[in-house]
Amino acid sequence: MTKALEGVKILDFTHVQSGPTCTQLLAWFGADVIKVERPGVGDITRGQLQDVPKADSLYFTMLNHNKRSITLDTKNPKGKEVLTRLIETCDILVENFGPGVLDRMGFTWEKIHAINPRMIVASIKGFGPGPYEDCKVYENVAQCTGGAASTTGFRDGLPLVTGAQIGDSGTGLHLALGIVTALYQRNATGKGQRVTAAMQDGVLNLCRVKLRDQQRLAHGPLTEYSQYGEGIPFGDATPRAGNDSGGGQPGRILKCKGWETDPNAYIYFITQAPVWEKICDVIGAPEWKTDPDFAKPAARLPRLNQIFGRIEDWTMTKTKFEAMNILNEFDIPCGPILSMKEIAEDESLRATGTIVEVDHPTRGKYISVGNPIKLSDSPTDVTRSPLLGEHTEEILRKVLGYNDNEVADIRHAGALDPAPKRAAP
Ligand code: CAO
Repeated sequence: MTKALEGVKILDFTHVQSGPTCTQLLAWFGADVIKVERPGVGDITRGQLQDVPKADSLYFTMLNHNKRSITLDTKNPKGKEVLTRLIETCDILVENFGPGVLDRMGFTWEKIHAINPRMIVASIKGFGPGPYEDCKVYENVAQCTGGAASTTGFRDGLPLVTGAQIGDSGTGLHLALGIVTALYQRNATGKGQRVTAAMQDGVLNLCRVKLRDQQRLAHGPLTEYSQYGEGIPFGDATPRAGNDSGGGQPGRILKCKGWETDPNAYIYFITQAPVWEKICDVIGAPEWKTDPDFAKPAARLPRLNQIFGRIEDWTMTKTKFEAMNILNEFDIPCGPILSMKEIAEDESLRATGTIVEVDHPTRGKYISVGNPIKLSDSPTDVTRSPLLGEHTEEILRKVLGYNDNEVADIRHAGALDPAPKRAAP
């Protein structure tokens, strides 16, 4: 066994981003992921944000590595037979259709469980049971309803969404953990179960510290927020905190040399208490080590603007990388603001396989994010995403065991072709 999930078969009914992130991870751990796509159409992202004409988009290719693709009309009666066979054969079904889609297709949990009691059925929806359970949801809807947007941005500005896809990819990660946990339980019970992850819940889980702050508000102001030092009273909900650190060690984004022309010439600087004296020395403020207004963390909290202003006077004399090198020598936690260009060119990320180069038959070479989770006995080899229906015949014959006549029947019944367009009512 060279891969952790070798031998695990996944019926991948996912599309767009949240579900595909999950099944891509499982594929990287060695599962055989069979992506079922609508004939002629496929995952809608194949054609979205296309940069190379007639080639699968980066949106699709970067979320569907290491998978096989079968096209199948699962609304066609013969297609339903094939889907039933896939359910009998696979260990896990993963889907992120809109609410009710799988039921409308005729494959309720009860039916799937009856066909294959060992099957784990894993779903992502926008919301859990409740008033919004029937809503369709995309990334930013989840960020807004999960508490991220109301707590991101500056106090006097609009709520903001973040570029990190915490609603989609974040929930995909949550689902992947649920799946392997259910698989572990199945080893003992022999029984499959349902795994569900709602995007609102996933985002809220990642915003845990903001719900912490919501409750702390009942006991007084949030003293580590810049707002406290600025003398601005708190309202009744966790406010937006700009670039304040979410933890107990105050931090800020500070300008570095070149900030006037380079939008990323900044560094995140954390005034971690144990290294305070070193910070004072580095920035040329040794008097702060003994000054009662600055020497202790609690005394510093109302003075964060003054403190970070002085630190910034120092960071502005260095490039972000010079500052990083100097500060690291003293174990002062900091991080340069890296642009996507800098990350794409980072040799160390390439060396670890976190950035990989992939070759694709219609689009050529591109780079992608490899598996960020490294298993010492289950290395990840990133292979290109499948073309639409590239493995249809192979899966019908080799995975499901259909013979020539049966494949011809399935084809003849139209289960592998695009469904005829219905006239608008
Ligand atoms: N054969 C035949 N029909 C197929 C098929 C196949 N192989 N695969 C999918 N379909 C059909 C489904 O049966 C369904 O048809 P009906 O609506 O007639 O039942 C339709 O295609 C897919 O419906 P959908 O609701 O999933 O797709 P949508 O584009 O309207 O909505 C999305 C997309 C993402 C909003 C919705 O799927 C959703 O809310 N998913 C859950 C939350 C989620 O994951 N969101 C994140 C997406 S990434 O930003």
